[in-house]
Amino acid sequence: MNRLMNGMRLSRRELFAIAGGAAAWSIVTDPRPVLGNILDRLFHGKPAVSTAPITPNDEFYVTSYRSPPTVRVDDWRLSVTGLVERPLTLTYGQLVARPVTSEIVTLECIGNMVAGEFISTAEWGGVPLRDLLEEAGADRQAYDVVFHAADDYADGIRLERALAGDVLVAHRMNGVALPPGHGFPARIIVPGLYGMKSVQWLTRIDLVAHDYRGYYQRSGWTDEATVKTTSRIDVPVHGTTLRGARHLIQGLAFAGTRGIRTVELSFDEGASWRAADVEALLSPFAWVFWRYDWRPPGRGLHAIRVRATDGTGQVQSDDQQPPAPDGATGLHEITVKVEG
Ligand SMILES: Nc1nc2c(c(=O)[nH]1)N[C@H]1C(S)=C(S)[C@@H](COP(=O)(O)O)O[C@H]1N2
Ligand SMILES: [Mo]
Repeated sequence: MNRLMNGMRLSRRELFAIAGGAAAWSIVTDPRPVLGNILDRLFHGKPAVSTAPITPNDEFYVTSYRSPPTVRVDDWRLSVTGLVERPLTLTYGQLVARPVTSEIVTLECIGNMVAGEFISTAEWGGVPLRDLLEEAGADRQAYDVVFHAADDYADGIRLERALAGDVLVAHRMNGVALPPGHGFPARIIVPGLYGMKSVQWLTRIDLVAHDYRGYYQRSGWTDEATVKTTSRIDVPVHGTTLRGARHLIQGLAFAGTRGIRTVELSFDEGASWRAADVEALLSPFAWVFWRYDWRPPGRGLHAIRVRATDGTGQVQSDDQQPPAPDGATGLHEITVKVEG
């Protein structure tokens, strides 16, 4: 049984597949890298580019269930309604006039495959949801805080989570106003939960006494939505031919608000594991980067597998599961060819 995700990164990276015999490497590319790049990597074994800690806005993944709604900022209002003592209504001007709280948060789509591309990180700026809920006088008997959006999407989180202080009503992304494709004028950012809870094009925050079923829950997806621990090898690219005695292996790991304690690599199909160096935290809510200085034991094909352990000591699951219903699990493995 194949429990591994080989070369899953088709959307961004070149995939080299071994088509019977070491000499016959077939190639599938995405349109982005220029041919020169591909040839460089194929014939000179140049390292792939590592992932930027903060994703530029125009490279940040996008997954909305339909095209973004157009919101006229003069007509837009954000209201806080339901089980509150003092319902609130804010204009865009009133929202952005407040002091800005910034947080670096990684978002991951629940549809992301292990080692997939639907994960990105930004510095979000806005108002802590807790402040708005306290101003409105949130009734502690409320069960869910539901976020309604201009595209008729909605989802909710438990009141306790909403009051934790780290949930943002964000109106800025990496130093600029939220782009239309990422929730303008304002969106929710919930660290540690899959992206579906980070409702974009926000219009109303409604406190309700019952367990609200959001857009994705109605088709069977998890309501809790806590991200699964995941890790990915970014460098070298799966299928790369490497030359030389030493190679830097690099990648990232993510476990939401649990953080990452260790990242390990296996070169023997999981029989033994070696610790990678994990970089300092960017933020308690973001992915972490790791590296490993590898001296290949010899020529030929080598499989490299990665796993992370989260801040609670729980090792990433090696059980290959698809994204539905509560997020993919499994380990990322690449194969590289080492030549003398
Ligand atoms: N209003 C609205 N909010 C939404 C969605 C949507 O379709 N409509 N999609 C959700 C999902 S599934 C994800 S993964 C994130 C993606 O945010 P991004 O496109 O800024 O990466 O937005 C979430 N918020
Ligand atoms: Mo998503």
